[in-house]
Amino acid sequence: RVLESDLRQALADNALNLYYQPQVDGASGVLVGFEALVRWTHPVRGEIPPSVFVALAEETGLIITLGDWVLREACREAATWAPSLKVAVNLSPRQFQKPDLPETVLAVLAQTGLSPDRLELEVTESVIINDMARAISILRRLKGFGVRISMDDFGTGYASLATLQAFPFDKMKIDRSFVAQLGVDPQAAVIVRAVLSLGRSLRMGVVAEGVETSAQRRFLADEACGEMQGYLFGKPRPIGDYAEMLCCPD
Ligand code: G
Ligand code: G
Ligand code: MN
Ligand code: NA
Repeated sequence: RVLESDLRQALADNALNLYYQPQVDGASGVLVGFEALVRWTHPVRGEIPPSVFVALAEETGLIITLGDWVLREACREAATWAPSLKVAVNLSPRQFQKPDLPETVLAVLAQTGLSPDRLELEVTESVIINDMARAISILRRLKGFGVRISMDDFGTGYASLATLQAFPFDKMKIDRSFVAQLGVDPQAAVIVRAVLSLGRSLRMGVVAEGVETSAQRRFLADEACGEMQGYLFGKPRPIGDYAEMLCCPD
């Protein structure tokens, strides 16, 4: 496939980009970190959506090279920020099938000098599907370094309450589809409240994704949602666009 060889070339040419989206404390609105999101501008076809090329990378195995690049680039960048700021990096299920993932992460932390407690790895429920015991063991080793693990897109997939109990997640990210329905569908408020309550009971942090309006923000703050992310606070952008927010190591 042409797009596959173009993606291979882009990886070889270091031609992908990382965008960064702010994450803020739910109560105060203070910046706590950024999620790194990969972008590809194809030389002929222009911007290719990550849903397309990340999926292609997963099918072809290129996700390993792509994922390593994203991790290294995000950690290198975050090491230059104020030490209070964390970086969240998405991991694909394929990256979990490589038993050396923890060693890769450890090597990147060592190379970039980023403190492990400033790295959050976002995984979806699909990491569970293949080999649950192995996934748990990999997550435990990562956590042993001090790295935090978030369950991404919570509520949209297969995660049962048993999964939440068995997996050593530090955080849940409430999928933006629920946040979008706040104030529209009364059921959404019920679900979001239930997830926040579950997070408190299981001592997991909760991040609300896709916060776009101040009404959504107010609802989430009133319900003591720990962290928020969404266009209301900032879109994914090149880090230079957020330069003034990164300064002043504390
Ligand atoms: O970035 P949005 O802006 O369009 O992201 C679309 C999807 O692509 C999301 O599900 C997101 O998790 C995924 N994605 C973005 N960047 C990365 C990445 O670096 N690695 C992986 N595995 N997925 C990513
Ligand atoms: O699946 P994951 O959460 O990793 O992907 C994040 C995706 O959500 C990216 O595509 C990002 O561009 C998108 N996103 C982030 N904030 C908002 C928002 O406030 N509204 C909408 N519609 N999408 C958002
Ligand atoms: Mn994510
Ligand atoms: Na998400």
